Amino acid sequence: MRDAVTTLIRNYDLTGRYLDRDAMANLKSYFESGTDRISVAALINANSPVIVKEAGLQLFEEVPELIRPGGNAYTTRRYSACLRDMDYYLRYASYALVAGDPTVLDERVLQGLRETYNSLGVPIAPTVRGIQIMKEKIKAMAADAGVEDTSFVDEPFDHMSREFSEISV
Ligand SMILES: CCC1=C(C)/C(=C/C2=NC(=C\c3[nH]c(/C=C4\NC(=O)[C@H](C)[C@H]4CC)c(C)c3CCC(=O)O)/C(CCC(=O)O)=C2C)NC1=O
Repeated sequence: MRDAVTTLIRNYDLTGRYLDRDAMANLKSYFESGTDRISVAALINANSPVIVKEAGLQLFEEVPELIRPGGNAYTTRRYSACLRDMDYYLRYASYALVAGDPTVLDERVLQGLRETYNSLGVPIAPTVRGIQIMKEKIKAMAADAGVEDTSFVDEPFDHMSREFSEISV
């Protein structure tokens, strides 16, 4: 697992360079967003059950065939497996938000997931939609809580969505 600072230092060390203006700008933006990153992580921590539940309800409203007979989230067991997966995405997104770096998602969440999802017939497109619904909810909550620029919230959710879309064959 890495964070914004260790990733940057690693890249400069690999090529034996001092930290230049680009590096400074990068670090400055990471540290300036630090308080907001922590506020959003705290928001997620305090509201995770509600975020997951409401995002799930919205997803099943948008894609109702998921919870009809033959749908992948049909039956109580699979319904809760789906919400549990959404909870995983949310929790790891909160780690990546604080770290300012997505490696934790690659290492702990996305690795090997395609094989699992493909073998169980879990559809990718609605999974990505579920991730995006959570992102939208959190950005709205953060804006309500006074976070002015919520664009950094996109990073981990869009990273997972992108990786998912790339691996969906
Ligand atoms: C922390 C890293 C991590 C992840 C990400 C993870 C995902 C994960 N999701 C699974 C299943 C599942 N995932 C879903 C999810 C969904 N079905 C849908 O229709 C929706 C689109 C979607 C919810 C948004 C479902 C329904 C299952 C159960 C499938 C089955 O057993 O038939 C499984 C198979 C084993 C199990 O059921 O526990 C894994 C490993 N496990 C992990 O340890």
